[in-house]
Amino acid sequence: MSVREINFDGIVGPSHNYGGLSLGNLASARNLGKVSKPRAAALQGLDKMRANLALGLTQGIFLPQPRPARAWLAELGVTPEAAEPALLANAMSASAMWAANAATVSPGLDTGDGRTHLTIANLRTMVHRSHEWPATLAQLRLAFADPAFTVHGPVPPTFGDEGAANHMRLCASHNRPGVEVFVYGLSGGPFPARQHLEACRAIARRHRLDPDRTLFVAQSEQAIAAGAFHNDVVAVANERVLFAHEQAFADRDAFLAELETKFPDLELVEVPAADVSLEEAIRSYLFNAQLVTRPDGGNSLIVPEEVRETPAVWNWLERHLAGNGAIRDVRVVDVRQSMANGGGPACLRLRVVCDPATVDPRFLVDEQKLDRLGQVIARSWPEEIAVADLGAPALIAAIEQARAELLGACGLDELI
Ligand code: SUG
Repeated sequence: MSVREINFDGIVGPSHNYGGLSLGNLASARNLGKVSKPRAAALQGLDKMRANLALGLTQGIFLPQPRPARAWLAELGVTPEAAEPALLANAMSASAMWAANAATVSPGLDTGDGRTHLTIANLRTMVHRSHEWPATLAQLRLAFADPAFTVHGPVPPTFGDEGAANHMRLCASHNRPGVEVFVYGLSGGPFPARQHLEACRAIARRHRLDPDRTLFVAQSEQAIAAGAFHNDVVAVANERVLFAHEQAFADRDAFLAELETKFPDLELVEVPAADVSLEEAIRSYLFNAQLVTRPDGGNSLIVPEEVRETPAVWNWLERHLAGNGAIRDVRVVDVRQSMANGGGPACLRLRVVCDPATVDPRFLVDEQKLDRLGQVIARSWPEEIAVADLGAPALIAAIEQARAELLGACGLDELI
């Protein structure tokens, strides 16, 4: 058995658009009404996966969800044709691309029964994301049907849960037991705190985590108010390393003291506010990076282009690299279409530590499969979408047809 980390990236769906639907997500608000490029967006995502394969990593995918979300509209007693524009926009978002919000994952190394547990996120805070979970559940039940996994439905929606974006795992190496950190919000000033403590506690209980190796920590109100609507906008962990902004957590000192007690090997890489402000960190998405371990044992930080374009952030990274800090290698990727909706490299992927042989192979990719998927996308994804056109019958038909073709190419017609 070879347990390793697999990154499952959400393929950007053919309805990708800038509807400005996410309160507290500054990029989403800033780009409201901009014309989107779904084809370019999905191809950027494939290129990011190719770069990860080139690093020697194992790569998985999740498929776009049905859009418009006809089942959800039907529950509301309306069809896409009859829905008012605001409601239709909430049924057309391609937001399931941000796979970090699909579920919270506890590897079998950490759980009481040795199974890998996944809890689907209810995403109840944002209307356009609140209806993602049934299609996510259907997909994860297929991908992780092996008895090595237990896939749980969502936590009851009175408690907000946004999945792995608010969860970090520290461990000596991915194939060793870890300490799991759940990050919740109490208040976000003008913005909603999307992750609730009670949801975190419920997930830890369901996943049968050991309380001695589990932490619950509050996100700072200042960070949420500055646009860190998920913890992964201001912090990321990989193996021994925690890479975080100084103002990410409500009570930094108490959190680090507890973490060091539970995980004495911690290597903290903290970015002081004096070097990089919260505003610069959030605009560039420095922390929404994939921090990964390569097969040679070294790590790489995969950052969006916007990091290189933000001088204070890029200078900090260059100094860190020159000083032989814990992060030794930086890779820059172009995911601008996703970034304009507040989704960086880390948002686009769900990390699952497991033996790849236990995963349904239809959800794993190599270069050749990415080429095949790229051909489908290049031929059938809309080139552009203007929000005002979301209700156009020809566009809706093209979006549904494009998704069906991709499912066919993956042998996943049963998800239709
Ligand atoms: O939930 N954006 C997503 C971005 C999610 C990023 N994920 C992580 N940080 N892990 C969100 O706010 C914008 C969609 C729109 O406006 O149409 C959106 O949903």
